[in-house]
Amino acid sequence: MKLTLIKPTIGTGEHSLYVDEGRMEPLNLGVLAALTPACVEVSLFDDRMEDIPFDVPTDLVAITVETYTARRAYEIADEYRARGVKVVLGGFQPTLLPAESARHADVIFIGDAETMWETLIRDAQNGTLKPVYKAKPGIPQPGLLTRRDLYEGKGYLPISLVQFTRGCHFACDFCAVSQYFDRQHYMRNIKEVIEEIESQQRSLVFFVDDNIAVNREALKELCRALIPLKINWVSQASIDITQDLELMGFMMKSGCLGHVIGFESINRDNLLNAKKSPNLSGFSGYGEQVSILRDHGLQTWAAFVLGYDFETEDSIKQTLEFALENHFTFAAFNILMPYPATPLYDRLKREGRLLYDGQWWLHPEYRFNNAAFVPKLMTPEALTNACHEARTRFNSVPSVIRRFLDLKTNMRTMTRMISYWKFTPIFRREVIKKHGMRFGLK
Ligand code: B12
Ligand code: SF4
Repeated sequence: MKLTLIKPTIGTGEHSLYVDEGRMEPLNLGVLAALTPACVEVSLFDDRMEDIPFDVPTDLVAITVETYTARRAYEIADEYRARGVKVVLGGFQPTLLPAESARHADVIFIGDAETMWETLIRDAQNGTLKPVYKAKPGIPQPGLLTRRDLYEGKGYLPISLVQFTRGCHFACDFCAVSQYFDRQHYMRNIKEVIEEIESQQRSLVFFVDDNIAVNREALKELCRALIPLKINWVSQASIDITQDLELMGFMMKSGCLGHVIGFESINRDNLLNAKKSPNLSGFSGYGEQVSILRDHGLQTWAAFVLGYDFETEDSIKQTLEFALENHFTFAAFNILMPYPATPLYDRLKREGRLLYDGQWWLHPEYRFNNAAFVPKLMTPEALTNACHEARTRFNSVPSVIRRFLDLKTNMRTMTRMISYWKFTPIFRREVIKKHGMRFGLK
């Protein structure tokens, strides 16, 4: 049996093809491949930079689908199904909106692959595929190493994606993760995490955990186990890590270069609006938290979500100033997006504020980084433009140089300097290129 795994791209530029130069290994497909019995021939195609060989014979196609890639994923699925090939769709979008995905698939896979994928493959081999497989979310890859050979030659960034934990116990109202995992948190055995790191060649690891610090004691234990490996690592964490200085010390000793941290907003009312509880305890504008991050040399990727009910053009300018003053290694000025099946989506729908018929991810007129709802204190266009302006100013060449000259973070060690120049220009270019992109390729 031949199995084809596909990672869809988001879309294309208005007048030119978009190639994602900052692409990372699709960990989920490496996990699916590892879960597949050895008798099945597996190939992987990444639509972000290579053509999908629709006419090459295959028995089963499995596509990973997120909200942003749904339109393109459905185009690919429709092409294969028109050729009589069976298609399985899995991932966040089919799990949270199964009825929508089912219109483009023979099989919908709900939840994490680990416990049910082998059953699905056996059913495919026996010609007894069912329309829906429902698996629960759970511990990442028990007893299983990712199949990384499938990534070779695809030009991924030189950083290995590894997962320690899944899920997050907070309930931010815009977050798809909190819905997918129902606020549960699942931890992989630390020995297996170490084994996975040792089984690959790279010395820079990205722990793709939704919030690596949900269980601080477990993270300290992981850090202790990482110290002898002498690697560098990055991850995603909530800002309340700064409340635990012992943890901060362990992270530093174990080679942590920094985290994506959801600051979301510098305005307390917006944080309340978002139910961003890790940011709210003792909130006084992040001064203390940022200086703790800096004292530990962390190169912070600050993520903002702009457009909650108290946002104005002025508050977006202040957010930009905050990011510039603190010399964040990178900052993402994301427009608040109503992801399907989130409390935010339901609220905006109730209030009649959704644009694009409430389905921006499929709408032919929607463009990347445009507001998909009507904000309270500004127009959607003003929100789109203010965020674009913030991105442009943060990513200007003088800003990139000024941020580099920060002695506490980006210039603290040679490793940090190299990592800054290796990745910041790529991420900067991608942010600029993606703006206004169409979804899908048709
Ligand atoms: C790492 C990561 C990234 C990396 C890129 C990773 C890569 N390889 O390209 C970076 C930082 C670049 C990134 C970028 C973006 N990301 Co991102 N990312 C993640 C993160 C944290 C981990 C992904 C991962 O590798 N997980 C580990 C694997 C093993 O788990 P998994 O993907 O969930 O797969 C499991 C199951 O879902 C299932 N499964 C998945 N696919 C399939 C397919 C089949 C056939 C089957 C059977 C099962 C199955 O089985 C897998 C194993 O259990 C997720 C959060 C998350 N929990 O997934 C967000 C997440 C996927 N990202 C998200 C978003 C929004 C983005 C951006 C659009 C952000 C932006 N505004 O620019 C961009 C662009 C994404 C794109 N498609 O190009 C959202 C998507 C929400 C949604 N509703 O779709 C998520 C869920 C984060 C969130 N908090 O909401 N991201
Ligand atoms: S802290 Fe992060 S991962 Fe957790 S619910 Fe909030 S946005 Fe989602």
